[in-house]
Parts: sequence; structure tokens; C-alpha cells
Amino acid sequence: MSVMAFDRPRVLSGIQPTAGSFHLGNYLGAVRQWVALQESHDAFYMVVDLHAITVPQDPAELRDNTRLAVAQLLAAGLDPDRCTLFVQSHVPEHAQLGWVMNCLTGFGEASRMTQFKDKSAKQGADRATVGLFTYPILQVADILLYQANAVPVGEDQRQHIELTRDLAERFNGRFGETFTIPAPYIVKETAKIYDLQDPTAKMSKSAPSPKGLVNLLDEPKVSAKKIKSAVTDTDTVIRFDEKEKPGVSNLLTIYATLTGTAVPELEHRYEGKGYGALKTDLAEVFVEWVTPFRERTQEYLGDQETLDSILAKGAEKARAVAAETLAKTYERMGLLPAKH
Ligand code: ATP
Ligand code: LTN
Repeated sequence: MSVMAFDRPRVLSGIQPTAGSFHLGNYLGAVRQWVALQESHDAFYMVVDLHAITVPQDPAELRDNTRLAVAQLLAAGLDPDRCTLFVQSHVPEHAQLGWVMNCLTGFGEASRMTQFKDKSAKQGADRATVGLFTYPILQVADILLYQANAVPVGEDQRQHIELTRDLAERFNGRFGETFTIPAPYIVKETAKIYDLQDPTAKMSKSAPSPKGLVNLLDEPKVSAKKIKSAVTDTDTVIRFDEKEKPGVSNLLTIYATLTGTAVPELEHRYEGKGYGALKTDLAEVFVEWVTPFRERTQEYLGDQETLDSILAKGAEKARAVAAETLAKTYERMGLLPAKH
């Protein structure tokens, strides 16, 4: 770790290896910010496999998807020399602090987490596991272990960051200053990317239909077609207006972010042109952006030795920080230190 790292504010975030491919919402809402923040922050990023197993996973697929997630993060621009990149289960302190945080959370408090309500409803409530119920509490432990100042995520994660702040304050109040209180880092423009077929719903891997979901690793032609068939409205004016024109606004957000062009500039450029022109051009922009991304992902995936060594180094750096926080936490709570 560079000496600089100690002067920089710290960020931490995680992504689940639950689908093979990241989607455009994951990238624009979260991963893109991770890449930018490694330049200015002491950054910790992980693939949260322990979160993934809160719903059933096939073992071979989980292993493959974990490597694939790491390869995509590298392809997106994470640099293991600039950030600490690791797999959650390689750092046992996550599960250990997770238990402590479970013991600090009220049952009612956990029951109010909306993501659990959504996800358990999707599965059929009687099939949801206790792990899915305590999922946000493991996330609390993830964040507090690293004394993170900020957590770059999409809008859907805001409630979990609030819970993290509440539990950190509760612990500090009861046992003395131990944890940094983290702030959500949510970029307004891209906080919620919408489904291309239902622009009022979040783009999600578990959408009822795959037609509005843009997966980064899909054949670019398939994604281009989805973009060209995006739902807009019966008007023809290209204007950013989330209430009246959610479909067009979503396309403008994606276009603006992928090209670094301001939305008003795009509105101006497409004045008098129809939705067709906007969609065709955006499809092209996306294909141009995603083609090298897919190639880089395949390259990283093809070199497992390098991948494993990046993860080994990452886990070692992460453990050094996590172990210190866990030891302090145990000590503060009165857990008897083991003598070696
Ligand atoms: P999904 O909804 O696809 O199941 P998820 O939120 O359950 O995704 P992850 O895949 O681990 O879980 O999400 C990784 C990151 O991507 C999180 O920070 C999340 O907020 C962000 N994210 C997911 N979907 C979107 C979206 N549509 N717009 C913006 N950010 C998103
Ligand atoms: N719940 C998050 C993934 C996640 C996370 C974290 C994000 C697990 N641990 C810690 C930020 C910080 C999600 O994206 N669904």
C-alpha cells in the first residue's frame, strides 16, 4: 500500500457474482464510480460471494461467476495497484463481524429492509432463508470493517447504508468510538438506470423479461437491438424529463454518461430528429464501448494465474485492515482475548 493511502479518505463497495454478466445499471450506477474513486481514495472493492449464497447457487457456477466478476471489474478499469480488489469469503472477518452486527440489530429493524421484502416476495416468502434476511447486516460488517468514509453504490442500496450508519453509531455509543460513520456515495444522474422496456422499473438481472436488460457480456448485436427497441413515448421531442418522458430520459442518461456529453448538448444535437436517430446512435455508442470491454474481460479470464495472484494480494491487504477492526471490536465488547 502506498504511503499516500493513509492520507486519503477510504471507500469500500461490493458487487455480487450472481449473474454471469454485469448489466448497464451495475456499471453506470456503481462500477464506473469505483474506477474514478481509485484515483482519489484509498479504495477497497470486493466480489461479495457470501452475499450471493443468500439465494441458492450452483457451486461450479458460483466459482465461475466469481472469477468472471473479477475479470469484468478489471476490464472496467480497476487497477490492482491503485485499489484493493478481493473476494469477500477470502477475508473471514466479514462473517465474524457480521455475527456481532446481527447481535446489535433489532428484529423489527431488520424486518424493515425493503430489499429483503422484494427479494423474498420474488422467491416465495416461505423459501427465503435467514441468510437473505440478515443480508443487509453482513453488508454493514463489510463496510465497518474497513472504516470506510464513503460507499459508492446505486440508489437501491441507500437504506443499507443508513442501517450501517445506525449500527455504527449504536456501537460507538455503547462501547466507545470504534467505527467510522460512512456516507453513501450515490451519483444522482446514474443512481438508477431503468429497464429499457419498463422505464419506471430499475434495470435488474431479475427483471420479469430480459428484453429491457442490457448485459455487458451479451453479443453486442443483441444489446444493440434491445436499445433500438427501447420503449419511449408517443411524442417525438427529445427532451430530458423523467416524469413525462422516462424512457427518453433514461436513454439520454446512458448516452451522456457513456460519451461524456452533457444532456442539454444531446437535446440540442437531436432537435428535430426522431427517437429512431437517438436509439440508432446510442446503439452504436454502446457497441463501440462494450466491444473492447468484452475483449478485455476474456483476456483477464484467460489468465487465471494472474487473476488468482491479484486476489491473493488483495485478500492479504484487506485482511490486515479487517483483522485490526475486528480485534478492536471484540476487545471493546468484552470478548476475552485468546492467549497464544
Ligand atoms: P440486481 O438488481 O440486478 O439484482 P443488485 O442490486 O441486487 O442487482 P448487485 O448486482 O450486486 O446487486 O449490484 C451492484 C451494484 O449495482 C450496486 O451498487 C447497485 O446499487 C448497483 N445497481 C444495480 N442495478 C442498478 C441500476 N439499475 N441502476 C443503478 N445502479 C444499479
Ligand atoms: N448489497 C450490495 C452488495 C454489497 C455491498 C457491500 C455494497 C455487499 N456488501 C458493501 C457496498 C458495500 C448490492 O449491490 N446488492
